[in-house]
Amino acid sequence: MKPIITVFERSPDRGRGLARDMRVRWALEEAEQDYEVRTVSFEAMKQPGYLALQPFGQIPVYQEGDLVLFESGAIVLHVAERFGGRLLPEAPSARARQISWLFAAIDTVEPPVFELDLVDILDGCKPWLEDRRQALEGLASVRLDALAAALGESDWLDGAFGAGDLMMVTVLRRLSGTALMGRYPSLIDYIARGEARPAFQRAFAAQRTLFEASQAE
Ligand SMILES: N[C@@H](CCC(=O)N[C@@H](CS)C(=O)NCC(=O)O)C(=O)O
Repeated sequence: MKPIITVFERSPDRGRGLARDMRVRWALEEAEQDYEVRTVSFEAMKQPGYLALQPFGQIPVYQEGDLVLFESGAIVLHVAERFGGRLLPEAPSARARQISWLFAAIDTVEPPVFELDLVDILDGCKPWLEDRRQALEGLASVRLDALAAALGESDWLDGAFGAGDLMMVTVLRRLSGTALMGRYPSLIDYIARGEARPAFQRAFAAQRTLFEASQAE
């Protein structure tokens, strides 16, 4: 049975592949698992029928037969465990370390990166915008310094590419092209290695095609 994932009917990221369905699409592509997409509007996401699937009224939801999952991290982990492939190594310790990096991406790196990315939109008119942006840049750079040090000269965070890298690259992409990311050439290269993967390219193209179709309507 093909999994079904929910995605924005009209993604506010303008087709840049920053919405959290992208990481699930990418994981499914890495696992070479076909999937279907169900588009949802902002309005529909807040209706009881959808809230029964995703209590916070967000995308993505993942459905596989009777199994319904929310939270992109849990979904990527499930995809990695369910469909095997390249996302999690067999060796227990390496597998556990890869999962650590997946959590690090979501729990340690994503919060300041996400807030920094959105500060101009959410707080654009506030008198304290500049102070807030600087504070968030400081918090994000503490995380990026540590991440760049952990990556060192390696291609991936722990041996071969895995679920932790997939998640980390999707998080870092939010800062692509910013002056802050410009200070981290090794992380720019790391993002580029992730984006060059054929599975990423397929996932990106799929969400882009959907976004362009939504604009044509
Ligand atoms: N922690 C959740 C966050 C999901 C999330 O924030 N989804 C966004 C799109 S990337 C969304 O649906 N936003 C609309 C809303 O919150 O109303 C996950 O990783 O799945």
